[in-house]
Amino acid sequence: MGFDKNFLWGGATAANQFEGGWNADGKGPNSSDCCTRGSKKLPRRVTYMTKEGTVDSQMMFTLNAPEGAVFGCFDGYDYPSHEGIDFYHHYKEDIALLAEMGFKTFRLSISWARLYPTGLETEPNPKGIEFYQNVFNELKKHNIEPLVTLSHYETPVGLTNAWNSWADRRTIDCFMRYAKTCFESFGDSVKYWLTFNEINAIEHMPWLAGGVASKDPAVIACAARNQLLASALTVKLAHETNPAFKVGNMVSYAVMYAHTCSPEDVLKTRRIQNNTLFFCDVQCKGVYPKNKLNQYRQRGIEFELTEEDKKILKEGTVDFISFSYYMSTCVSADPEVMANQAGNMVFGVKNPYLKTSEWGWQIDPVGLRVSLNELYSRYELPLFIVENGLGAQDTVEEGQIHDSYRIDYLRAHIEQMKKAVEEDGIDLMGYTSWGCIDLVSASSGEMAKRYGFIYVNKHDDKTGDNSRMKKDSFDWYKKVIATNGEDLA
Ligand code: BGP
Repeated sequence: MGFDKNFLWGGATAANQFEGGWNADGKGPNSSDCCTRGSKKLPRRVTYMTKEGTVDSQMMFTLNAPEGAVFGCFDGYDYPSHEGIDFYHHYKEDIALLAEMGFKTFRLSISWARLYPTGLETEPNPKGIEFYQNVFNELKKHNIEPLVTLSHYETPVGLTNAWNSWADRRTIDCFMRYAKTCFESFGDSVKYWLTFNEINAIEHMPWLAGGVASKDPAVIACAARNQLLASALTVKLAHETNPAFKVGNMVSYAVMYAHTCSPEDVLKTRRIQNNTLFFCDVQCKGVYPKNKLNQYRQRGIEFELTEEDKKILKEGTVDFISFSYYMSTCVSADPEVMANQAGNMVFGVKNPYLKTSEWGWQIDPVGLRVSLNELYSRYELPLFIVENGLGAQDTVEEGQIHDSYRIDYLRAHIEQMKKAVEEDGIDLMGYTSWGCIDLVSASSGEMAKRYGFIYVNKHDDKTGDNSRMKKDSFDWYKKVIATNGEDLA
């Protein structure tokens, strides 16, 4: 009973949200570097130069760039990824703190533009390789197993400016060059790899998930196919490079409940859920599901899937499924209900049984158990929860941070995860809570939305000395890991 003795406890991060050093040692700008800081009320924006030569911006979630726009970073804008929390210069101190908590694993991503500044180079930047080698050596020193995401919400902006990034098949070759470099350079230190973070996000957040500057459904369908092909080729290359490598996909998974038991609500919920899982279907089963192809046809989306593409997808299925889980949502077939009650970032109707976080995300620990059951019965592959956590404002009181709300959130989710393993027989490899050290929020670009066990003295007005401080949750999580999830008190 209980968690396996090799259960991978740890925490998760992403390069663009915490490294800083955005142009250090030859790194090029990526899609996240062009996103401004937002807030609860103010959406993030993406900046570019129009073909007439004026600097302009659009909202990140709805970006549909004018023809000829050249993306970049400009004076007068505040871009939170540029400084992050400066892990670039603090990695030794940060990894020592993670080790003190007893981390078995640490999820981090490699910044593609640190290795290939525009994405178009044929040789990698040695300084970029050196940085990650140092980080992996440090992790090895502390016996922490790295879990590496190859693409986490950042694409070299050079690829967007060249041919709209993932919308063009040529990006696959650039990505494969980068993946090969990672496997060859870091293969001695890294065994667990993830291809694309929340790959299913490309459908509703094409800029964040792929540096794609368009909302055209046909363009997005191509970008999704190209990422799926790159993912499959990466899995194949990983296994050829080292048969001991384990490669997972990564999907965002918000459980969806029917708003009422009306059959129409249930049908709509299932259809949306199927669409969310379409990426997972391709990455686990190696084929495009017929319902997705049918959806493209019905919407008049021209879509090419060659025999060679089908072969690639078939040959590159993943070893395990990893996913993020923060919340659940409700779906109604009635457009008026959907429109009036949209409750949080993903979308959906407010659930009267659930409380929400300060940022409006519905807190649903049982939903985590639901998601584990749904994914496991659909695919029967080992699962890995690689993101889960509470974004909240923390206050420092006399040098301490009493984040009991965060402990409550995590405890409730870990309890459900335990039940899923013990009572439902789910094969679960590990758990890495999101933002184990405070970092920049992906959706809002804020520092104020904190997830960490470790507080970072860095604020949205750019004040703070980047010093690190343990929160109450630090010792709590340390105990959870030390007892392999037995003591959650
Ligand atoms: C996931 C992303 C992460 C992370 C997290 C929390 O969707 O993979 O990068 O940021 O959400 O979201 P936020 O930072 O918007 O609170």
